[in-house]
Amino acid sequence: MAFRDLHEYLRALEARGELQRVTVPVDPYLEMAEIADRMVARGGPALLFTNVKGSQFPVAMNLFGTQARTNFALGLDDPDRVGQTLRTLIQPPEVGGFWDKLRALPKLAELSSYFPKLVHDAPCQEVVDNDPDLTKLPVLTTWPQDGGPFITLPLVCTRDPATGRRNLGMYRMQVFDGKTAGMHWHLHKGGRYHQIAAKNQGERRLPVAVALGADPATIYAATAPLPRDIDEFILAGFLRRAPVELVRAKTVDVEVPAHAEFVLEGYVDVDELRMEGPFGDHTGYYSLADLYPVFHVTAITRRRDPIYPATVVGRPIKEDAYLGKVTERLFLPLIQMLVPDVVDISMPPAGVFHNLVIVSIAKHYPGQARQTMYALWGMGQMANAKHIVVVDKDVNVHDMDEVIWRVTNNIDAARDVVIVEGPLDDLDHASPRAHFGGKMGIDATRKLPEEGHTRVWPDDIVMPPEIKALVDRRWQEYGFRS
Ligand SMILES: Cc1cc2nc3c(=O)[nH]c(=O)nc-3n(C[C@H](O)[C@H](O)[C@H](O)COP(=O)(O)O)c2cc1C
Ligand SMILES: [Mn+2]
Repeated sequence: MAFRDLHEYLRALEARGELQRVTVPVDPYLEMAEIADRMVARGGPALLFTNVKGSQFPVAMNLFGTQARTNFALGLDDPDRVGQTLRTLIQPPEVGGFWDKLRALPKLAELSSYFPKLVHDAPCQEVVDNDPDLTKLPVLTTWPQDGGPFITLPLVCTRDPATGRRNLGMYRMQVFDGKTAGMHWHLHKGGRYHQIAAKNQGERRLPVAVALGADPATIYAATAPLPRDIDEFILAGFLRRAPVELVRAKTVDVEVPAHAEFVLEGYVDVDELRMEGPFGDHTGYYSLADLYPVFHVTAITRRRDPIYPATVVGRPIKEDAYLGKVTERLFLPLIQMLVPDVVDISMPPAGVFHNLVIVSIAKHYPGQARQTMYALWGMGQMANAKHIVVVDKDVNVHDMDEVIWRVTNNIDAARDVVIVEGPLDDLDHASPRAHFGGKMGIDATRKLPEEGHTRVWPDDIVMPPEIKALVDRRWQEYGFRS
């Protein structure tokens, strides 16, 4: 089902008994984070705080606090199936004759029916404030050593100044004062690329609009690692099975979700940097204070009754793990288009997604595990993966006991470990230099003679099926009740 906006999603959660209102006064300084964190940890309901100290606006949290709720939010009864559909939609049509092209037409028509739609009258512009003050928003400080309050679920909308293509990304924003905030778009992300493109065009400023609160598919799409020039609003439309409505922001030439709760309009100066952080981050550590671009707000538009959304990141597992799992499932079929022998992928939340990727392959030839690592290290945000473990196709990559058992049995460290250097996620604190450092691949597949392994490789230990059937049959007879 396509939720129109955050309000409608919250109503649906309430109807399912998955929304709890907190009406007593609460403090956005640490207290709300602790409450929400406990609720996520126990798989509890979404929260709507209606009495937040220092702000007139309510705050919604724990919107994606379980996998089931996240799947409900995104209309994903079966994320793997939806991933397959996505793959068939974007797969290039057979380039045969006329009839093949004709057959591809419905697919193209379906895809284009998910493209965002421009509207002129939008709820997110019911109230327009041309003298904005960010400190009036109920922005949370989530951990004690944080450099200040951070907007944690912003939908940052930009356009490539050269091509006009849209990007939507979620990049946290530290509120410095009423008019400025940090823009923590990492070096490798879409927004940052647009900033660089603006500079290359000789422009001083990149127009930026930040939507706060939208339908859940749009919120998710901002976190999805799509290739650079692919519009995240199309992915949101695909998930909703209805186009996202966009409206041009009031004072900048950027399109924003029409049903957003708030829109912060402004710009990022192409050369300006300011110290941002520290911030208690996804990694479970404080990401270090560092120089990042600065967002200047020049107008805030909003609904008459806006709700401010927030999340808490920190030591895994937190709410963002469930959004990450959706990405893992949706993007597997796309990875398989490029590396067809990939069978499954797991990015366990404790590995913070970029720290550990476990991939199973149908191995046919020598060196294929290494080829798989190199392919993944060449692919979009996967390029930031610090450790890649490759196992055979029969290994369940989601079962960590099985992975540890197989991997530690199967590797000879002197032969099977690949150490390379390459780009690293901005959040990595272990490499001597920021953004660049060591990566490790582990080939835990069964080794072939062509790979120099001429010893016998032992079989798995499996009880014959006829003995299993016999014991099944005689179970009660042995005197066991169940
Ligand atoms: C809660 C949350 C906070 C995030 N904060 C940041 C951030 O501060 N900076 C960043 O570059 N990515 C952040 N991400 C990850 C990006 O949203 C993600 O990499 C996304 O794919 C970026 O989109 P892009 O490829 O269009 O740049 C965050 C993700 C989540 C779920
Ligand atoms: Mn993008």
